[in-house]
Amino acid sequence: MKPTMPGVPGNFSNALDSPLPSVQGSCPVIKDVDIAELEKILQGTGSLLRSPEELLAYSYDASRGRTPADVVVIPDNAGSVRDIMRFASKRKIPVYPRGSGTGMTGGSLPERGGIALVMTSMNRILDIDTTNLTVRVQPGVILDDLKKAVGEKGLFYPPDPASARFATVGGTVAVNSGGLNSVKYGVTRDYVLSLETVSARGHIMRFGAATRKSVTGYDMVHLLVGSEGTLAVITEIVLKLLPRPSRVETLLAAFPDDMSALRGALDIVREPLVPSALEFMDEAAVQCARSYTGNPFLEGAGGLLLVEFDHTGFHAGKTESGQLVRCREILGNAGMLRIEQTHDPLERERLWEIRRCLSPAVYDFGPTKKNEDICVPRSEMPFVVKEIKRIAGERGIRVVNFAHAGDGNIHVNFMYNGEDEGETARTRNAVEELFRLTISRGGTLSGEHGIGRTKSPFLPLEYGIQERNLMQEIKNLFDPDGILNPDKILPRDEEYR
Ligand code: 2HG
Ligand code: ZN
Repeated sequence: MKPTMPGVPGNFSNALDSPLPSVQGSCPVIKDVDIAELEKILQGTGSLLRSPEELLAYSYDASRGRTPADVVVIPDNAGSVRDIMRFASKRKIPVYPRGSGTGMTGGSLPERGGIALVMTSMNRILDIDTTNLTVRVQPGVILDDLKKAVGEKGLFYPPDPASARFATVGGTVAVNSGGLNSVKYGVTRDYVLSLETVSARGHIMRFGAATRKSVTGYDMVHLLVGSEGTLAVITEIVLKLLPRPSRVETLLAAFPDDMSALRGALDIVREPLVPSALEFMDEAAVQCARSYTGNPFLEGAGGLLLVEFDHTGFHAGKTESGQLVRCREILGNAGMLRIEQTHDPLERERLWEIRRCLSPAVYDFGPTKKNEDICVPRSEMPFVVKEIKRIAGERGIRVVNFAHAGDGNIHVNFMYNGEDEGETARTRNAVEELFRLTISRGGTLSGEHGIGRTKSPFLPLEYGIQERNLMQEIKNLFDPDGILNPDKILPRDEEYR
């Protein structure tokens, strides 16, 4: 039995000993003979791709795993999705719903072959309702296109993951994406009012209502959001909107080290201030951003905070807000070295570039990245960041941390050489210790990227056997043949750590 860290729930050891209820269905590989029938089903309502190049194009996501499906199907309406699911469930063929593949945990990879169900052609914004402040969309709409379209009507859809320019709305609903402004506005789940879905056996079902309130029956909408394509295929979404903020103030503050930057972040959230972004970068992240952008502001900085306050409607004055003034005072007391501040949209973009460049910039520290997105109570961040550095240092691996500090959501990037077996094994081991540390401090394995495939073996660290059994029963109920995105979130028994 594996040793547990102090604080890790005792039921973890039980979880290793007790098997999960078995996944139903067997999921054989699709046969050639089926293709003709699939083509018939799709006639005029979607496309079917089979060339090796096309299969390759839909074989991976941002996790860099790569497994091609046997066939790629791109439906253009819910009826067609229904027919595909009926076809697949009759033959027990696995189906992997996906959008543009920006997911970071292998959540859409078609590991058992079968059908990659690509939702990107269902990409229409169906209705923007300026009285009820809702928008009805198909799942394949690109998130940024949605944000722009509602913005033109003076409205605001807050969820803002870093991949917004490429990610589909359906994908962000499937993983319950967070993003840069979650500290004030919450995550995708907080905006989904209703869903049209197709079940594993091919029934079109609607849950929720396009109203501001609904407590009718079980809250299926919030169960389906974040279920990573394992329970149903999403074919239409109604989202809640807000009035668009008319003034945004941005602060970029440099600190001598990580700990004073984190102290500044915690001092902000202790006050009655409501930042719309509160981003932290550690010393290594600052170094990467410095060599990527060449921005002189970063010279000599050992930690960074990017703070934003947005203001809506009549309160959006032309002078600095009291919140901004108080924030600057707090950061000064925390040991800030210098600060830049602006409300000009172009200048703001220049400041944000330092944060937005990080996903590619971290490669300065090593050719291979293992990025995790743990979330801990905010007060635990200073301890956890120190520990992460110890975990990496003891194994001779470099690590870059940046965080949505207002949420306690830390992006831990272990940088290593993936061609070096020893380093790869040490990194895997570091990830395991990171997860144990996270749970021991009251945290969770994923704040925003989901569990998918890369994190599923670690699920028992957070959930005991009873909880996982219930999750598996729910999965079996929604997907009796085990064909919808199998092996994701809850993998095969033998894979649990
Ligand atoms: C972000 O916050 C995204 O920039 C991606 O969640 C983080 O690259 C990453 O690990
Ligand atoms: Zn993030």
